[in-house]
Amino acid sequence: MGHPILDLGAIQGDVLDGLPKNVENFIFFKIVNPTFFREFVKQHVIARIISAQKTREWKLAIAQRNARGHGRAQSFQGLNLGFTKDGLTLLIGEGRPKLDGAFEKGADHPDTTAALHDPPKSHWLARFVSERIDGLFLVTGPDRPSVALHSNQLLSILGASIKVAYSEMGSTRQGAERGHEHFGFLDGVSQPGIRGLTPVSDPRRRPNEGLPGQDLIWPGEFVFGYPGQNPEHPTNEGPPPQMAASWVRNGSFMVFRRLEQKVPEFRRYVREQAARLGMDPELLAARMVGRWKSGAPMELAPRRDDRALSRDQDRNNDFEYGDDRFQQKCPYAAHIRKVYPRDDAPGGEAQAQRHRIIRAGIPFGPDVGPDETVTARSRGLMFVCYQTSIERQFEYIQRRANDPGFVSGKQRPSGGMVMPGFDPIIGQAAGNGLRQMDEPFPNYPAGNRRTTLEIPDQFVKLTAAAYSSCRQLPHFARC
Ligand code: N7H
Repeated sequence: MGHPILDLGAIQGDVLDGLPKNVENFIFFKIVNPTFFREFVKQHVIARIISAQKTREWKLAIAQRNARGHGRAQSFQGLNLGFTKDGLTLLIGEGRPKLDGAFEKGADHPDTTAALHDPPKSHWLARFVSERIDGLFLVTGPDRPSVALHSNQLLSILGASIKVAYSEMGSTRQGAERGHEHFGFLDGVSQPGIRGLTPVSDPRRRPNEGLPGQDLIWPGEFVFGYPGQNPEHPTNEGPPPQMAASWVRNGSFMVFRRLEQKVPEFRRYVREQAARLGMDPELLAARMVGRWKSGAPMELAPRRDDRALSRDQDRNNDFEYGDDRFQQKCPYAAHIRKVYPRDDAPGGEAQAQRHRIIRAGIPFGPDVGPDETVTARSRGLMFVCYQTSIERQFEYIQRRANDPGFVSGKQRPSGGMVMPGFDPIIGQAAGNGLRQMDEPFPNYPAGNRRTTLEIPDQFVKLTAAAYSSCRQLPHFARC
């Protein structure tokens, strides 16, 4: 089984490794003058777009500097570009080939919002929905001033050929919370390994894993033009995803979701429910997510947090769920178990690996102030993920999070079937209805107390969304 060779110079940098980003500006725009836009992009913008190759080099330099523990901070300025279905039609023409069904429908289509139980577009941020959106720039860098400067330079190059519809900056949290999202959990712990790209740490004993537990996925799941996963086998090569046109090669679909998080409300809810159930609020929060705030997984640390484990890359993903009978260690509905059930997916691991995404989001908004007991300022996650099928990957995962019956077929120790409930973090009930989650109280190692969490509020709320196509670099010249 040979390893695919990825054309990293042609793939945009955010797709596989994520552009280095302390700060990221999301600039959504409408093309006002397609002729000028094409010309400005060809002459001045393409050369500034950062490839996956360049991103790798930067990340290596950053890692080396961190390993030395000193040295000058690298100055990195990232730029990537994506187009929505409307942008592609404007640039290529009405007769252009049609891509992924979900992409062509769009994130704001009533069928999409209904299928995902999203709030309808009329409830999204007014400034996001007021304009047609043709594309977006991702501008990343080490701090706000440099990202603002870089964004302004870009916009002045493009002049009146575009109109900014909406822009907002995300930024990583600071100090002890660096790397943690707003509820307080360490993010970016688990990503799929990519065959042909991710180094294999133990080739002799674990040839199909990058770091231990990080299963290698065929790159066609994330970038067009390469073999994808085999639906029958978790490690064998499968067919490459269909390409509607040759310019799709080396491109990827980006899903963007601006997810507001009600942090004081989430914290209060967890405190109150933990008191009701007679358990530690940190343990309850960990059972809702499947990891402790530190990042340590419930499967390996079911009773108490383990900080050494949390940041140990050789161990913090090295687990499966299949042996966890009766959800004793990690509830079936816990966020990370719903969105990636590992060996416990229906259809087995081969099927689990057909629904993977590469996440590349960043928090936005300020930290909660000491007196903020009810959300007073907008904050949350600019969720971004990449894949070659929005329907089979992102949308499938979101629908599963919304499905209280997933994972099905589980039994109680005393017999009787389990209704696992909603993913308590991102699961959405139709019509914003009540959500439930089974087994918030741990039954580890052998208890038989039955408990349910009733979750009347949505602590994560969608306020904007878009699907874009991030095309390969040389092809911009022909857009
Ligand atoms: Fe999730 N959280 O803080 O609770 N997520 N997520 N996510 N998420 C993960 O492994 C979170 C969202 C995935 O491989 C962790 O990096 C929050 C959406 C996937 O084992 C934490 C929001 C979707 C994984 C969070 C949010 C996903 C994952 C553990 C929204 C897709 C990898 C740290 C505000 C539809 C699972 C880590 C694996 C992990 C949180 C959104 C998917 C802590 C707060 C919309 C695939």
